[in-house]
Amino acid sequence: MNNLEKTLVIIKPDAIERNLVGKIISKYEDKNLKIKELKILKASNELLEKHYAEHKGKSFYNELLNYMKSDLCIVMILEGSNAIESVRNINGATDPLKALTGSIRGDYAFSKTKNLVHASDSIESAKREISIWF
Ligand code: FUP
Repeated sequence: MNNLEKTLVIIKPDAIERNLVGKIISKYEDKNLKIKELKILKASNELLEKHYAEHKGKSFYNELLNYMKSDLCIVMILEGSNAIESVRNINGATDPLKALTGSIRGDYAFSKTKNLVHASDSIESAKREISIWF
């Protein structure tokens, strides 16, 4: 149970626009995840191209990058026991229709692109994404 991990979380522009930042951060803190770093920024195209490299060429790629650079994002490193899986569970499935009630996307998201949050999906992704953003 004591698998101490770090993960990268992005609170996306729609969450800031909808005043959901406090609620979102509370969910992570409630599960004993600690904020190790936090910043607010408007992401550059270059940064987003690196972050979303695996999605380049997909049908939603341009829409996703345009949306992510349209306004401020909050980027955080969270640390805790099994942080990667724990945060992915708190966020819920990418598709808001499939995200369980109680998860951030299950409760608040209604779009696959504007889906409020991002979190690393593996230890390797977390290392890669942390080095991109911090
Ligand atoms: P997730 O890991 O849950 O954030 O989701 P993915 O890595 O599968 O997708 C990355 C981002 O691409 C999502 F946050 C939103 C976007 N996306 C779309 O816009 N449309 C899709 O059909 C799938 C993903």
